Amino acid sequence: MQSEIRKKLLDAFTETGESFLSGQYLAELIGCSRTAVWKHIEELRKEGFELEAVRKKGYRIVKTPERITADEIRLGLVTEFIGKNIYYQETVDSTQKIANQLASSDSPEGTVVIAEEQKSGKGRMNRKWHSPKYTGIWMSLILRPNIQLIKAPQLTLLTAVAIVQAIEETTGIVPEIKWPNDLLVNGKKITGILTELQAEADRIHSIIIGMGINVNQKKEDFPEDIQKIASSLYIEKGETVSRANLIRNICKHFEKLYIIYLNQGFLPIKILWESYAVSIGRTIRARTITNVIEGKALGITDEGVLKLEDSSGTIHHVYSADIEL
Ligand code: BT5
Repeated sequence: MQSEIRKKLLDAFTETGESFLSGQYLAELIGCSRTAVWKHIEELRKEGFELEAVRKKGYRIVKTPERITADEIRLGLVTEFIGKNIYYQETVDSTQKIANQLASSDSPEGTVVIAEEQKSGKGRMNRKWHSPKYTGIWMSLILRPNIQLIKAPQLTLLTAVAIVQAIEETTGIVPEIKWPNDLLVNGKKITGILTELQAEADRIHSIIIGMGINVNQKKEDFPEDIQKIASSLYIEKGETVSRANLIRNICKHFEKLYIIYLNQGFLPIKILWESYAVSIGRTIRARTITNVIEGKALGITDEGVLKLEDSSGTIHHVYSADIEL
């Protein structure tokens, strides 16, 4: 919507408060037809405003979109360094892109980039991540661990555990983890994780962990092709979930696990990860870039690599793949 028209509309609604504004009045105010007014009202709805429309009376706003502000996240944040530095923007291409730029400069470990909406949200292997406004958590976290390059995927698994624990604390729902980067509730994806690296030779300069969490989307907010495979916490729980609260809990659980990881290595994280994993012990199909392996998922190695045993008894180590259960 053109920002001028939106401003006029919102100003008018602000002035009238709880009273209704007729379609005719709004049409004159903006200088357009009543059909055009209706279109503008629909746009406001898409942006998260709830509007009541009553015949012969007109429209009024009953709820404004829930925005997450950096201050709201800070209030009640109990961490030492994760989330202490917050970059918040309304609309971005991808929070990964901004986090990568910040990581190239001197942004400290624990910096998070959060957006209300991503125009080109990224999945793995150049896939797209649907990130509509005001509904989900689209966040990237900058880390600078002193670990070998080969161990970087462990941080994807650690992140999955942290988000499961945070979702459990916030909503009571316990998602299952599908190796390596999906969280599922009732078999549907509610979270995806994307880990990117800045490294030279064997030295990691920074790791950027992207987290996409479907929080308050309704079913119809997802495009049709994703509706079948995706869900949100709102859909599963039947009530709106505070994104700021969930972000705080993710920061808290992440920091706790990350400190354990840096001090004691991957083993304690691996044990937790396996307790939430849905695929272990089941026959699954792993689609890698070069081939498809079907077999029983035995578990993960100490490096976080998936072990698959095929029907001939051969054990395959899978570093990166899409898993079909
Ligand atoms: C992922 O990729 O699951 C990683 C997603 C990471 C997104 C975050 S948001 C913050 C940060 N900034 C970014 O730009 N990205 C990260 P992958 O496993 O490749 O899954 C992608 C596939 O999931 C797509 O091809 C769709 O089929 C499906 N998908 C897309 N959007 C979805 C959504 N909102 N919920 C569930 N599934 C979705």
